[in-house]
Amino acid sequence: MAEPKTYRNFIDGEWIEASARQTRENRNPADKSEVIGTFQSSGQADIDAAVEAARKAWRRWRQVPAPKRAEHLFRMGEILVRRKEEYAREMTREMGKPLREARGDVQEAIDVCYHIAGEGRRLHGHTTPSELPNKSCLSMRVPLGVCGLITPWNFPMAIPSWKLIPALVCGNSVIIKPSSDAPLSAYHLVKVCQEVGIPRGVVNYVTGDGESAGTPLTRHAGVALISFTGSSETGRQVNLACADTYKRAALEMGGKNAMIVMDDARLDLAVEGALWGAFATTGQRCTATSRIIVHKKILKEFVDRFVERAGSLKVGDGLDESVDVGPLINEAQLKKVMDYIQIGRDEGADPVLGGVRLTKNEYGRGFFFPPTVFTGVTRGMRIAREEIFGPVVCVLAADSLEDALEIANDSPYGLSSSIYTQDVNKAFAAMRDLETGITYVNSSTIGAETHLPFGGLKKSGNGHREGAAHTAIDIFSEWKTVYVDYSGKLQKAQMDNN
Ligand code: UN1
Repeated sequence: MAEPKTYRNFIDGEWIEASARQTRENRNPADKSEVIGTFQSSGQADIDAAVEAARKAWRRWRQVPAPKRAEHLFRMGEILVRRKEEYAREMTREMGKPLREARGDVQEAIDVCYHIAGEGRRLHGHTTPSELPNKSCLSMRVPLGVCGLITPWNFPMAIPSWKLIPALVCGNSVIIKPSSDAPLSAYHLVKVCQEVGIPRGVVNYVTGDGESAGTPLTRHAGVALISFTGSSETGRQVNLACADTYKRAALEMGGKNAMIVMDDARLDLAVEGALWGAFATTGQRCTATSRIIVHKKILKEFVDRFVERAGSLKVGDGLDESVDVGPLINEAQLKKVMDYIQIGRDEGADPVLGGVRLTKNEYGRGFFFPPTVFTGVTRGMRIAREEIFGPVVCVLAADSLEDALEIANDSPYGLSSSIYTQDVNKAFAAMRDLETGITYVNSSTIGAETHLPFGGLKKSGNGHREGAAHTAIDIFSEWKTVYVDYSGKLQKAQMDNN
């Protein structure tokens, strides 16, 4: 096998080493012996250099007409279409998700490029009449400046694209700090930026861990906004750092997403949806289904069918097309999942499927954990309240729709939810009452499309929505209000004419 490649930071249009000359190996979670590449371990000095380059480049980039900025983004979409398979394979190797899901991840980036590039010819503002004669009032969007993008490993190309593409169309420059568990997919995205000719310094890429590379970015006075996706606890710390330095923070954080299955649901659909929601990406999605709230009349039948199907899912290396569930991302995540299994047992829940790490044969080479189903879970248990981020799902019983909604909403998180029912009245009540940013009817809690608002309430978000053009653009632009007085005299609002 060829020597693993060393990847560098991208600052001011140059691929350079971190100033401390330290690196870190990135390994395949399905086979720890396979090194994917060596990446820079960056720190304050690298962030300083990136911010300086990004600030300089921003002054020019903001003057490039938005339709011209957007042409780069259309071309990025075209390149990603051509490289989809190659980038998907590398993504599976770097973070483990099955190949068909990795293809979907690249596809999200393609969708975002095409959707948001169209904004180059919109970016609409408003005009409104003035209360005074011979005066015009308008408001328009202007860029913020340097945006710091801190992205996770579970959607290593999609999520960077959700942030990068709208930031660029609005005329910002960026510094991407990808998760140190999956920096390769973001590297590919940045290479494509370079290839389509986005001017030097507009897109910068700095790798390293959260503490040494992420924290200086969140604290840097030259950064206008941090857009972060990751855990609620890290998001809280990012928010504090942003408050200290008067910068904006757009946070997309954890979830404890509930699926309600009513007694009139089509059980075949609900079982399929639950399998997909709970075990896709090995449960490592912030939108993963981690609570299934089932009407007690169908509880036994649902659990029997669900457990039977979950037990037949194939766990393994995601490069094998027949695999349904890949490895967990790393040792720490594996340990966290195992700790929660113990917590669930101690709380009196019953792991009717899975619950034990897979170690035999090729499983010993990676971080494999089987689909795990807890029954007998009640809403106060920690396994029903805390985000596990693994292939572990809790089944809870409900007496009625009202009861199910109350259980679903009794959560510190509020990202995604779903209900399976054939009754339109119940569906609409749930759409109204589920306290989440996203609700699905007769579909799983995962599978958001990139052109709709994405984000959540409570510990899941801080009021921003990525995705949809208007909401993503709201994150990455400021409103500028302009008054033009052509009366030839001083006119006083609120005083003249009153
Ligand atoms: C995430 O869960 O971290 O909706 C992002 C979905 C994907 C994105 C998920 N399109 O499941």
